[in-house]
Amino acid sequence: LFQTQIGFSVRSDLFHREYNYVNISMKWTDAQRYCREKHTDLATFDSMDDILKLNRPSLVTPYTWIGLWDDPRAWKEGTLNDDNSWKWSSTGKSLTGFSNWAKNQPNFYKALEKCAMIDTSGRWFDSFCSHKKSFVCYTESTPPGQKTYTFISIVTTWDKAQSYCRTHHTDLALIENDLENMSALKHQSGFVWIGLRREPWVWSDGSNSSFTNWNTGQPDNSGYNDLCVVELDEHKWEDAPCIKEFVFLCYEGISTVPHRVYHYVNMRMSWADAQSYCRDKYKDLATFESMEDIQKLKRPSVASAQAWIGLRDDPKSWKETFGNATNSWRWSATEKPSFTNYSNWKDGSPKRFREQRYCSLVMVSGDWTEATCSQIREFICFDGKNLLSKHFLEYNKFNVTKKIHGQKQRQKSLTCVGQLSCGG
Ligand SMILES: [Ca+2]
Ligand SMILES: [Ca+2]
Repeated sequence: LFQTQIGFSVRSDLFHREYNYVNISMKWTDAQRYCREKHTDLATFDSMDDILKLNRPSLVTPYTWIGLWDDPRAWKEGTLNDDNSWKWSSTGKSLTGFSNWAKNQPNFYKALEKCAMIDTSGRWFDSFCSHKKSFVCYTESTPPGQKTYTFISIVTTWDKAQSYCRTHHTDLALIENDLENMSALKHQSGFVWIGLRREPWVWSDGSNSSFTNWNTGQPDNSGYNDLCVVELDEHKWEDAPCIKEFVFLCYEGISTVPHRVYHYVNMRMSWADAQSYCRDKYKDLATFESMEDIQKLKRPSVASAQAWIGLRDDPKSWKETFGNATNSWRWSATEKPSFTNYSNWKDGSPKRFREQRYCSLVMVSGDWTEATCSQIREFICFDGKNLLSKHFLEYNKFNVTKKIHGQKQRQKSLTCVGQLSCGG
């Protein structure tokens, strides 16, 4: 008898957030640092469901920082290329080194100025996109490199100006150097639209959630410097100056699915003996909670066609109490049905009433089938006990680099893709 074990880690982007109010007053950036050190980050919200999870204790300030802000480095200083930076209509890209903002512009007046216009001397201002102005289109020569600017005297909103330019020319004016800036001015009078626009507000953790819960009349950028967001006691939001000291709301990203490492055991046992073996050597017989789990299930070539997994039917739940169990199949590791409601039964399975087939096998295809528990089969265990961490977060989702509270190392040591005899 020989034994082959193959382990590989399974990742899932299923996670949820737990919110923690911190009753210490700090500036927004200090609160951000605190949350990143002690928790995951300042609070991000994806939906009203997140808001409803909040349980606000009594706090030393009425305002509470959350993770939403309009990082000025991205749009005032142009030192960052972020989601809230100015972008050119024709390229979707940020300023390419050249800008010609007028003094004290852009100033995001009333938290509404998201479009840019140019004056008769070539200076740029941010303005209300809904205001009506003439505009400057440009036409790119073929091959690209030379831009021809055309002044259009029609007076309209930024969006309609953009549509017009895209129909009749290349796009609203793209201006990348001083010479082009002067060329764009020809025949122009007053303030006219150019092809620069931005979408304010970004989340501290890099999340792309577009959910907002603004209070009436907010944001208003009343102090011309209200670039960080607080929640009030009813969980409504307002913009406020980032240098004010308020209490704050952190969140903890919690994995709802542990990272699992599977171990294919090339010994033949009954389901119950396989369960004992897995519980002794690893965590339990294999649990699968997603298609991703199944897709990563690559068997060693020596494996037989079917192997026990941890799913078992409990006939008591449907034989003795009629109609009570909606899903009587339980995972060995939790003694519960799948909490993701994932299953991968082959067509026609499971058949309850035939031959007392109360245990499950995974086939080469990855589909599951049911069998009599006393059959002698190879099996798949999983490990992941230590990976059920409160601090784990699927960071890939956010595409940002942050520390993973020591989980990365542990995860690595259990991941031995394609190697023999790992784990155990
Ligand atoms: Ca302005
Ligand atoms: Ca405000």
